[in-house]
Amino acid sequence: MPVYKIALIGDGGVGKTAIRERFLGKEFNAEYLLTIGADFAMCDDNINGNPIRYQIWDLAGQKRFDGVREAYYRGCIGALLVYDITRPESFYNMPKWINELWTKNGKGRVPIIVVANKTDLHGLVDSTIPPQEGWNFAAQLSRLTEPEGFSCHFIQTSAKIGTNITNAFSLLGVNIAKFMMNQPLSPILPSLVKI
Ligand code: G3D
Ligand code: MG
Repeated sequence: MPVYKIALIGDGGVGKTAIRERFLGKEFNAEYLLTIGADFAMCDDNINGNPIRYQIWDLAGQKRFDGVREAYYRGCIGALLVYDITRPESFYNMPKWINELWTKNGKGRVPIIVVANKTDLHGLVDSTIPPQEGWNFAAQLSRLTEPEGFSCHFIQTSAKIGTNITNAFSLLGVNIAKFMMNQPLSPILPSLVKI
């Protein structure tokens, strides 16, 4: 069964861990990798009826991250890039996260889903990033990834109430499959990352 390493990226506090917990169930215990400062968890799913296994990586302590980026991104074949609609800086920091991911894996060569999280707070707080900005950002990214055979989608989620969490992972899975099918000579075979 193919194993897809997926990274949750985005500023601290945007809801990455909450998204992972929602997707896997709170009782699901992730393993903590002390050397990297990341949690990782495995789960099985299917894409278009084909069984696959996700290895989902999540930063445990944002501060520790600087020295361990490389291991976090190595072998990563897809990412959920999360921002918090109530914290504009988390939206404006997204290019930084993408640059790091693509620097390690090739520009435009990692499927990304842009995730606007905490949509349950829409209308309850003063400053929120309008969804249109998220759409526009994903459209800009797609211009860079379309030569690789896939688009970058935008999705609005709430990890708190569970909106669209499964859909975010499904969308990512579909784009990973498209990306892999677009590698004619040697399809990238994602492998478990050696630490
Ligand atoms: P991180 O892993 O990206 O650092 P967390 O973020 O998953 O730890 O979430 C940070 C805080 O945001 C948590 O609150 C969490 O409950 C909250 N949160 C995550 N997703 C949502 C969401 O969709 N809606 C709302 N309203 N809150 C959310 P605490 O208070 O535990 O720090
Ligand atoms: Mg976290």
